[in-house]
Amino acid sequence: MIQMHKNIERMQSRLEFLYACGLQKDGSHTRMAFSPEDQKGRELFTSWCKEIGLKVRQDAAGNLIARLEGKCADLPAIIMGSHLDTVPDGGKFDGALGCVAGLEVCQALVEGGIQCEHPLEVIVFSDEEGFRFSAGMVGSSAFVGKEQGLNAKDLDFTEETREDVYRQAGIDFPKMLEAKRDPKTVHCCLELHVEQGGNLDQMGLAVGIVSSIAGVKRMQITIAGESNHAGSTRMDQRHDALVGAAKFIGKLPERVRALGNQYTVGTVGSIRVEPSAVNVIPGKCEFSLEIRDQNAKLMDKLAEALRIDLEQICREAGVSYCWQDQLSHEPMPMHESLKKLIQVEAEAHCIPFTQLPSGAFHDSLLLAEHFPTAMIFIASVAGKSHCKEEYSRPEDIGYGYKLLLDTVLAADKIKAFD
Ligand code: HGY
Ligand code: MN
Ligand code: MN
Repeated sequence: MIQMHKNIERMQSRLEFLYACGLQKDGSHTRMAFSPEDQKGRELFTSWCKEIGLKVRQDAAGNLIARLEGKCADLPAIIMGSHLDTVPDGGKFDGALGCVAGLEVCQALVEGGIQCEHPLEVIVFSDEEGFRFSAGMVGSSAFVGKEQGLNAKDLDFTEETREDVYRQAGIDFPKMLEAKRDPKTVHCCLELHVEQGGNLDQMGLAVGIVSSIAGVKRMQITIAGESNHAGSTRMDQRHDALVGAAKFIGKLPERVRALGNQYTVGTVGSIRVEPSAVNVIPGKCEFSLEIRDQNAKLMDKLAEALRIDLEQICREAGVSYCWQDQLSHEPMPMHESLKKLIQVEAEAHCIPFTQLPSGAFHDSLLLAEHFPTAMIFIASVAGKSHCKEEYSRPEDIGYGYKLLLDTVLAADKIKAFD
């Protein structure tokens, strides 16, 4: 039988090695999409795949696809996917857990002399986080053939263009959609991921079965005022772009609470001021705005209400604004019979669980539009994620991995998902 402690230790050690790939000069750890650190993590992961005998290729969108053949090569693949890119100093588990657990499933089967009927694929989707160029799930979008309206000339904060950065990563920007996967070649998709919220930890549960994944809308807001002297410009003569932004941002939490529900969130995560000098009134302010919810109509309503707020605030502050939509994905329920399969396996192996929605988005949000897709969560201690305090217990990693393995073996016995 496949012992667990060896698998847990190997997954933990791989998570540590991947984390070390992201070490920055200031001691933080980041594998920003398409950065040298991301590339280092991908090369390391590829070497592990090859050691086990998986064939590895990179598709036109930079997704790494590691394949373990099954008894019947022409059967559609069971895909276990996630991402290796991280947010700045984002912890050890977000994305990487799903990748190392998928690899562990393959390695455990190879070591146990067990060959599935279906081929298994572990996929590392490129640029899931989307903080470098502001549109996330780049690899999984192309994998499902979804045009995201990306622009070759988009600039990242180092003023490099998207097409140049992609070219250095071996991706020919105009040909990315060639990565589109034929649904006939996919049996199902399973993603193991940390919850990134505190529900499981508060309930004392190791595992969650994801019911649905929140939708997300991302906008870039630019407010234009007038730079002027901070000392000689009277308060009633100012057109201060930062004051306009601050009034809007200050109102955001109350508006989201008023118009939303427990799952509705709104965040301004990044902001830039020009000329950003202590003695100059800010003439320009750019910030990101992101809203998420489990209900698409509510998201649309909230976005419209926030735009009206911004319009009014800018009028009163004597400044103007530009509202640029950047990313919009609808919420997505997970596949019913695949969820049921995970549930049956959890019950059969006495792994206590609950069903819960995901506030974070994942590559599975897009995969679920085209393939039978489901997600397994493990607890994030204190609900911390997207920060270096992100942590999941070894025993919970074990439960999540075990449930992933058992679900793969159960899915292998199913002819097709409806
Ligand atoms: O932002 C997210 O929800 C995900 O972690 N990329
Ligand atoms: Mn993630
Ligand atoms: Mn993330």
